[in-house]
Amino acid sequence: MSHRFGHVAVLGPTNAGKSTFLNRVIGQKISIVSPKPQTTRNRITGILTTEQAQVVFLDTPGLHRQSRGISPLLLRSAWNALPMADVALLFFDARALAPKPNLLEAEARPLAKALGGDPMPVIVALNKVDAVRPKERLLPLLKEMALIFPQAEVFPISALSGQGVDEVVAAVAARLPEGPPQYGEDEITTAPVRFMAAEAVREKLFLALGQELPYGVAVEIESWDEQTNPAMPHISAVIYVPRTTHKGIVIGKGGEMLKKVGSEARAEIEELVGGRVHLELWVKVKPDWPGDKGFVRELGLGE
Ligand SMILES: Nc1nc2c(ncn2[C@@H]2O[C@H](COP(=O)(O)OP(=O)(O)OP(=O)(O)O)[C@@H](O)[C@H]2O)c(=O)[nH]1
Ligand SMILES: [Mg+2]
Repeated sequence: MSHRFGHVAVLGPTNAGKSTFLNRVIGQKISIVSPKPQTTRNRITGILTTEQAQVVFLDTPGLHRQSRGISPLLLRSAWNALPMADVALLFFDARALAPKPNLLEAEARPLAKALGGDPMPVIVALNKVDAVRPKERLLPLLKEMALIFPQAEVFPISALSGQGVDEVVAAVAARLPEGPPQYGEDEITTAPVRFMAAEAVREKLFLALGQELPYGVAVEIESWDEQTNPAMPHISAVIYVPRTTHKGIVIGKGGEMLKKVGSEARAEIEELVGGRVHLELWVKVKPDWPGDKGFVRELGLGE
């Protein structure tokens, strides 16, 4: 049997469960997940290697309608995944859509348009079906999906429970072009460990802070010292917030919020590097950084 290799753009509205799916497929946390919209900010690769195929998933920031702040950066990063891809895998949130099926048109049409003239194979995952009851409520959505994406195969799935995930992966892999693997068997992402560490901090912030989370929050690893104490590298990370009031929120009463975020992020980074680390967090105010091209580039955003 011939071997397949290719790229799959994972696209869809924000919060649809794209990153949850990627982490489940790869079997490790490579893309951060939160209940808040606009969690993913960069295109993140997840490499799945099986005997018959190597599939490079490109997780992307969710598509949405805002056009200010960091949103244009995120949208560009998402749409740019499409020309790189052999297959488009579209995600929609059945839990959000079941009570409002007419939202589907608005969410799906831009994608359908973008894919319209393209012969690229399209697979649609109607995600979070575990949260839709009774199941009959899925039927109008599935029907509508088939109308909007007549060329696509549609799968009702749950990235959370795993239901239907293997079927999606098999369908995607079957549509990739033939070709040899391009990555080693144990490579699961192309993201540098420094980036993953910064993302761990950002995820813990997203999870710890409620509605008061400033969307203009960014995390940068300032230094990663393995020389001074090789048994326990010293990592220094800066959390950038847009305003002084945000600084207080991130630090919390008596520094408690920052301590909590730090210890949760440290645990995750330790898992990532397979050893102990010392993590030091700083909070700095940096207004309007989405407009600062140099800084945006430093963060690896905005290509
Ligand atoms: N019930 C249920 N929740 C899910 C499922 N998949 C994802 N979620 C939840 O939905 C929320 C968003 O998940 P993400 O994976 O971050 O969504 P995303 O599409 O990557 O979002 P962005 O990065 O903002 O575009 C998280 O709270 C997940 O736990 C699912 O199959 N069922
Ligand atoms: Mg995501």
